[in-house]
Formats: sequence, C-alpha cells, structure tokens
Amino acid sequence: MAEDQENDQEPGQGVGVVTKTAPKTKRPSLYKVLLLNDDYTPQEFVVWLLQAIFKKDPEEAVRVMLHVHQNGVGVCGVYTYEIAETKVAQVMELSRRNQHPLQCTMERE
Ligand code: TYC
Repeated sequence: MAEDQENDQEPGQGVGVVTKTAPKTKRPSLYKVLLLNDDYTPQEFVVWLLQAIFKKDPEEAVRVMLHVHQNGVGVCGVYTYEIAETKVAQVMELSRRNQHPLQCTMERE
C-alpha cells in the first residue's frame, strides 16, 4: 500500500522534514485617535483631557489642543485597536459628563 511505503523512511521515499516554520507573530494594525474641534469645549478642558487620557506633558497638550483648534482635527496618539477604542470611549464619556460637545474618533493608520 502507498501508506506503508511512505512510512519506510528510505531516502527519497516521501518522508519529509519540516525545515522552516512560518513566523507565528503578526504585527497588529495601528489606529490614530483623532480629536475634533468645536466652538464650545473650553481649551483648558481639552488640555486637561490630553494629559489625563493621552499622558501628554502640559506643553505637548497645549500644542495638540492648538493644532486641533486651528486645523479642525488632530492626532492625540496611535494605538492598537482595543487601546484606541478605550481612549475614544474615555474622551466621549468625560465630555458627556462635563456637558461638552467634544468629539473623538479613530482611524486606521
Ligand atoms: N475651539 C475651542 C475653543 O475655542 C477649543 C477646542 C480645541 C475645542 C480643541 C475642541 O478638540 C478641541 N473653546
């Protein structure tokens, strides 16, 4: 039978050795968390939020806030999907609780 021949282990008789395994790690996709400008959210609240949620130092927080204020949108950080989703949810919840219309979204890089 063919199966018996394959198990004979003679050279060149169909018993192979795997010499290379496929890499098992895949780099995760990354997502930009974007903050949107509006006319009502106080600048100080945005600066505070960028420090609290995105771990910016005070100078970087002001820089990002002013960029969003002047350009309409800006990147707060780049994260894997679940982290980005959590950051967006935290921004939306803090904005809602403080009755600000601040909007935040995410976009695949
Ligand atoms: N434009 C707002 C103001 O002048 C400030 C602001 C900045 C709001 C960034 C939202 O994502 C924002 N009060």
